[in-house]
Amino acid sequence: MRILVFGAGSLGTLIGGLLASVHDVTLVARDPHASRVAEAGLDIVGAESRHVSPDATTVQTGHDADLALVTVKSFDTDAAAESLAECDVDAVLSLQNGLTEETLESALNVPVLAGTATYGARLVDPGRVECTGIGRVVLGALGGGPSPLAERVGKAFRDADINTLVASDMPRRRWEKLAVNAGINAVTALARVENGALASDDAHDVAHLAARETARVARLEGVRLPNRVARDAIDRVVEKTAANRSSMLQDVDAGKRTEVDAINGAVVDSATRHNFEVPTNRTLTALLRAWERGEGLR
Ligand code: KPL
Repeated sequence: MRILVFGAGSLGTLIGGLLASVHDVTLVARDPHASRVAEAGLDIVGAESRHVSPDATTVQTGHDADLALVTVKSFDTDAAAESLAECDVDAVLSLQNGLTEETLESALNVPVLAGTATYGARLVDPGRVECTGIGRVVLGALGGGPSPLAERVGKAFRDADINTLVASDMPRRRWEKLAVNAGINAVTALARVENGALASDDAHDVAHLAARETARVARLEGVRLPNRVARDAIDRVVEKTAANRSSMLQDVDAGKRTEVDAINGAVVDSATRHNFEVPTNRTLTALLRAWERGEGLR
């Protein structure tokens, strides 16, 4: 399969690198990473280790591929969709945080699959990515139900030894992941604590409230996600990733713009459309946006 990885940061580089063992992969990345991979190949180290030689480029348009794997930060989704409209791709799979697939779907005239990935990845140096944990990719039709395309993409991932599940209930899984991210990311970023701190801290209650609001909004959107399932998902992820610094905390630490708009902000936007109040998500969104403004990031 010819696969274009659009936005090859840490996760995109890891998944693209694993796929490159058996598929024809092009990484669209920033320099110096893109040039380094193009010249000397990619070293994958850590839980998975191998040397692979995908194509790599900073050029974003004019590509031809069976599948575009989108791994850009959520706030770059519009720009990615514009560039992908200038490519010839047959299908798109998003492995991003937040509800970004609809943006890709409305901008592109090809099927868009939804996906989640729990592989841990860290870009150590240009041309070198560390797999910090073998997780799982779950993918399927955006609207749920069976999908021959998702089955084909799932097989392509499994052929590359990527732990992959093809699921027919992506709407619920996407909202459950949104509830987890809404609860954990903003709270850990604002409190500057590792995920595990939410097991015992007062911040735990704030994370649960954000997740419960998200579950309620999911139901208003027609997706069956009981409050208890969202809260249990938070507790499970906090326990399993206790030592992790969430992606939003890493962004704040690095002085970078966060994905709050696509996570807590998306919950607020959806709740507003349904005339429903989500005070916890609204507060978390406002605080993160205030921090970003203070840093000159928005
Ligand atoms: O996805 C995550 C993130 O940090 O973005 C969680 C699940 C919260 C793990 O850190």
